[in-house]
Amino acid sequence: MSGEILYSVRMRAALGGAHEDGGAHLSGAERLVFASETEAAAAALIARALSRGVPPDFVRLTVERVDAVALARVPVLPLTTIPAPDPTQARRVAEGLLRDAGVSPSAVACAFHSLQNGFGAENASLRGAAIFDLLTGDRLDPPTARGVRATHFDYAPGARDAVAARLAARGLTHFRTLDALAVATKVLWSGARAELCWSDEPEYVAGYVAAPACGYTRFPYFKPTGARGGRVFFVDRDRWEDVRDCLERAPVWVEA
Ligand code: PML
Repeated sequence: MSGEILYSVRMRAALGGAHEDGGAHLSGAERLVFASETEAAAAALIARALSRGVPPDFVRLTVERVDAVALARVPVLPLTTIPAPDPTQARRVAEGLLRDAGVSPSAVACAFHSLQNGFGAENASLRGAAIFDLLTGDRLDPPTARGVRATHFDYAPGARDAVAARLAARGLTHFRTLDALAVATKVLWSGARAELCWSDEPEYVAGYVAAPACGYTRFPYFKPTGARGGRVFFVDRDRWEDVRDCLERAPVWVEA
């Protein structure tokens, strides 16, 4: 990639003011593109912020040059669907996958509790993910509503359309699935041992477990009625800061 100029283009939108001023998160997305595609990527992300059915009060667009020499190309995780008919049965399978990945039963229970009720004593919804010690279930990143975000990644040129077509052939056409598959790919590449996620979007009930041995294992009916949502990254305690730095800084293109 030497000689090429790459930009990370990131958008986040909120209702009622900026996120840092207490606004409610509405939408967020990112592209990692060649300089010549930056303007189109920015326009597409603003269009996405404006297309959520409710006009945002706040949209922040960040355009940041990234080190193209450091760019890693990482194959997209394989996706498996587990057709568990309800959240209780899906959770049973998910718990087994997380334990196979080295996550202790108590850490698994802490993560499900947080996705069900919100994080910490205030039952907060996070803008990013929480990093949990995979043995104790302690939250390792500062207990703020910000959480940790996987950033500086995107599908490689052509890979977004190729993966979208593959998912569509399996009936998976929602942008959330395509986006979450790229997130999980970066999360595991960054050194997390597993991820647990279901959406905080009230009507969206699918979720997944990601881990090296099971790839991206998707549950169409994962979120219990009324549950909050979010993401938990399970890590080895002594590596959590390295994993966070990689999640937040290392540029990655996800290959089809
Ligand atoms: C989110 O809203 O970001 C979480 C999306 C979970 C996607 C689950 C899927 O459709 O595979």
